[in-house]
Amino acid sequence: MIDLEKPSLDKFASQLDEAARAGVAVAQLSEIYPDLDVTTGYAIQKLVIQRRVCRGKRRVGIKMGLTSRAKMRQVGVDQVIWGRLTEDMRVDEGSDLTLAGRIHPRAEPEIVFILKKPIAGRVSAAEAMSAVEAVAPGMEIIDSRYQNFKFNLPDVVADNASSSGFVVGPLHPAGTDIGNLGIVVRVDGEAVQIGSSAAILGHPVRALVAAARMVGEAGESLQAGDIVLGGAPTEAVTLRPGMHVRAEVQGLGTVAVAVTGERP
Ligand code: OOG
Ligand code: MG
Repeated sequence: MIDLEKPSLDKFASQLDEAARAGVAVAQLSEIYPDLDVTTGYAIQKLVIQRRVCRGKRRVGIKMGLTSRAKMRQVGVDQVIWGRLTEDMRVDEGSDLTLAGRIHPRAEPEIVFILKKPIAGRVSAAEAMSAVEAVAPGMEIIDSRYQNFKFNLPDVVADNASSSGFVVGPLHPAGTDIGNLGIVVRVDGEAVQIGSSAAILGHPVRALVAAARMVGEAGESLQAGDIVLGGAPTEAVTLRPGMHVRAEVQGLGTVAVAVTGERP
């Protein structure tokens, strides 16, 4: 980790926290501080989330990001990352999704794991699956706090992996095969993204294995009841008011939202 004093980390964390609360983009931290590295990015992310937790928001799980080629290409960062989810980020399946307070939100399909046991550190795919209570189709709302949705790896890590909201669809038993499911994202009925769950590190369970490892490296663990998003297999879609967005996952069902609010 680079040698940044705690007050500087706090300053960066407060900038990102304020940007998210006000819905106003800020400059990339790496522009202000070119030496920013990934470890420092995670330290800043932790402080951003601590601020939220201090305001009474409860941690409910984590999200994996950039686990597919499509996503890596779209944002120009080619490393798997993770971020934290809090309860206030949850959007109910089938409900309205307001763009109010967001900057330049996008939606993407997700495979969701719900855990029944804690896991952390190096685990096999079988061990990871044995901790799973249920799997579900999902959707993530991402929204970079950086201008023009542009960032490098440490920037996006500090910004809690661009997370803004998540939707969890119908739950299925842990034994459900999720290895190669067709995925379609529709906007107003028209297919705009098509992919497969196999695009998530070859099999979405690998995202859960990576989650346990990366969270373990941060000295934390995945907990019973946690929600884990595996990362999108397709590019994300830019949201506009009035859109109806639906993610269909073969065999798991669909997740839909109706987008409302002012144009951000
Ligand atoms: C980073 C977050 C990536 C995913 O599913 O790959 C992510 C971004 O795209 O801004 O959530
Ligand atoms: Mg995602």
